[in-house]
Amino acid sequence: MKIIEGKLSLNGSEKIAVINGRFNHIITDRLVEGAQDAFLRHGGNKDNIELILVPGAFEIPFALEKALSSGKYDAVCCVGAVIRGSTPHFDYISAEATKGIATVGLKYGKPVANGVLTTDTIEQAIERAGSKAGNKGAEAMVTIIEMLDLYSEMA
Ligand code: INI
Repeated sequence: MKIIEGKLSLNGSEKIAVINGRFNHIITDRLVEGAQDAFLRHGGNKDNIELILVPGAFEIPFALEKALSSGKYDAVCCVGAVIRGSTPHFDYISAEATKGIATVGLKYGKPVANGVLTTDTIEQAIERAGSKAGNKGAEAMVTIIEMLDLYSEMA
């Protein structure tokens, strides 16, 4: 059986945007660092990665729509941190961010990754932003890298 699967390497030509919902920026800045590090380590060109900052996770889908409609980027890595203890709107914000990221990604047919943390506590967020549980920003970027190669395999 022929297996169609993306490889985890870039050729240096790929243009990527990282969108950071900077609410809880102590956490989200670490996710951006993880995403950038993963991009560079997998062969990305430092001149081909841009950071777009928005106020919070709720705004990520709006900036994502703008980024993809501009045609400037081959893929977009979204990061943010919605922490239940910080907001009574946790369910609304996390649901809108998740749904919006998926909807916009499907609309443009380009790889989009959801690296938005949704945690009950700040401790859980810290664990996922470069400590005990890895770095979800880096994982989101690796997902982008695999999907970029998969899309080109499937074209
Ligand atoms: N945005 C987040 O990204 N994380 C949060 O935990 C959060 N809290 O706690 O409220 C948050 N709120 C802001 C929201 O994303 C919007 O920026 C705001 O509602 C204005 O549209």
